[in-house]
This record gives sequence, C-alpha cells and structure tokens, in this order.
Amino acid sequence: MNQTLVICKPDAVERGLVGTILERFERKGLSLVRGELRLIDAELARRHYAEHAERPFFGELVTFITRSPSFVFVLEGPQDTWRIVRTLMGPTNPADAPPGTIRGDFGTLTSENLVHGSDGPESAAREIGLFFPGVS
Ligand code: 3AN
Repeated sequence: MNQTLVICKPDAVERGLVGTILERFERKGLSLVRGELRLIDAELARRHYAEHAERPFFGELVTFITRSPSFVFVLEGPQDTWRIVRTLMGPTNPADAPPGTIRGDFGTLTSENLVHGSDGPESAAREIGLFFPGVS
C-alpha cells in the first residue's frame, strides 16, 4: 500500500467542507489512516512550502495556511495514491479546474484552493514525516 499527505486548508475548514472533501477520497477507494485538525504554525508552514520560498506569493501563502486550523491527513491506497488524490483535487487554479474535481466544484481563487496534496512519492514521504513524525 501507498500513502500520501492531504491538507484541507483553512478555507475548507472555515466553509465546513472537510466532510465533503474527505468523502470524495473515501468514495474513490482511498482509506483514511491518520488525521488531525491542527493550527499550522509559521515555522511548519515555511518548511512545508520551502520549495516556494522565492515565489512572490510565499508570504501570502504562509499567512493563509496559518490563519485558522487545517485538517491534515494521510490517505492510503494503491500505487501512486498521490496521483489519484491530485486528479480528484483538480488543477492549482480553480478557474482551470473542471467540474467534478474538488477545486472545480468548490473554489474560485488560486490563493484559497481548499486542498493540498503531495506532488510525488518523495514529497509524500517528506510531508508525512513533517506532519506526523515517527509514523510510517
Ligand atoms: P498545488 O497545490 O496544485 O500543488 P503549487 O504547489 O504550485 O500547487 O502551489 C502551492 C500553493 O501555492 C497552491 N495550492 C496555492 O495555494 C499557492 N499558489 C500557487 N500559485 C499561486 C499564485 N500564483 N498566487 C497565489 N497563490 C499561489
């Protein structure tokens, strides 16, 4: 089995969409193996988004992800579970996301696009270790 990290970001929690989003992954056939409602602090946010540190929107990204609790969870499924998750999420910009995807159905802004999903097996391992240290 194969695991990946998903975050229902503050906008998703504030709008009461955690259950709806989680249900989509579960109905697809992925299993919830770990999950926690957590206020992500700025240090963890900077580490998580380290690859974006030089981007102009980095400050905005850290401010957004730390503004209220997120639901951080680990999903398990077959090979390339990370890719299944990202297909269900839809493209980064909700304006490009087709209906039927999470961002396509519920989002309008790139800066508040509801969900994060690891973008490869290495990211999944790194991010699970970052948010759930000691859990394999
Ligand atoms: P994804 O979340 O689809 O993997 P990334 O990794 O390119 O997208 O971007 C990470 C996060 O950074 C996005 N989810 C979004 O919240 C934010 N972001 C990306 N591009 C922009 C942008 N042009 N303006 C504002 N925020 C952005």
